[in-house]
Amino acid sequence: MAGSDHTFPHPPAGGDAGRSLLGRLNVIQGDITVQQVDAIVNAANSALKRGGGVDGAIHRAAGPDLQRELDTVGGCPTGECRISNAYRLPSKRLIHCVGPVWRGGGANEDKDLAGCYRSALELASQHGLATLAFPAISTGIYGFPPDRAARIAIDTVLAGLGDFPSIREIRFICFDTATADLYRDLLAEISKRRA
Ligand code: AR6
Repeated sequence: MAGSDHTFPHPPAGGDAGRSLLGRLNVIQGDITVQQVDAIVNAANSALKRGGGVDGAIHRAAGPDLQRELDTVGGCPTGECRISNAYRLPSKRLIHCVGPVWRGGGANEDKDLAGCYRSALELASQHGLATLAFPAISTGIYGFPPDRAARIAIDTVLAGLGDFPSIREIRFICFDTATADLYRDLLAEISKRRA
């Protein structure tokens, strides 16, 4: 088992709207393929062809029917996402986000990464999926700086959750300790600012 659960402490109940949004976020160190949520989010490529990293792990766990379904979808532009069945994974559905390849920051990477999180929330809401697990999209093979990506992930999700009240819980699944610490530190900083 890769890592253990470390959830971000929820702010006390009865706080203002911003603080209750924070209460819908959790940071967990571990493997996304074992998460019991309505939707597991994948960090895919625009061809929606099985790759390495978290995408490889999701395909391995889901089984070959996943690629068969994705082959009927016909790809996905960067900054957007597509939905599929989850097959052997424990979630109801999978949401495949295509994050940007890091090219130094001047090629719309921030906007495209935010687009992934925003469109995943939209799609989840449309399909009645209330709990989501996100990996740190683009921060592996695609080379996006992890701290910059974590800020964008958290800011975009916090902004989006206000618009999608049916989404109850977002889990940021961090594969390593350094990424989990990064998310926890950022959330603690935001929580302090909003206190
Ligand atoms: N559970 C959670 N997080 C994971 C797991 C896992 N099982 N495995 C890796 N990570 P990456 P990208 C983390 O490279 O940068 C593929 O080939 C990893 O440590 O998976 O968006 C696709 O097909 C990192 O923090 O995705 C694309 O071609 C994060 O997941 C390309 O890679 C994202 O790393 C996408 O690259």
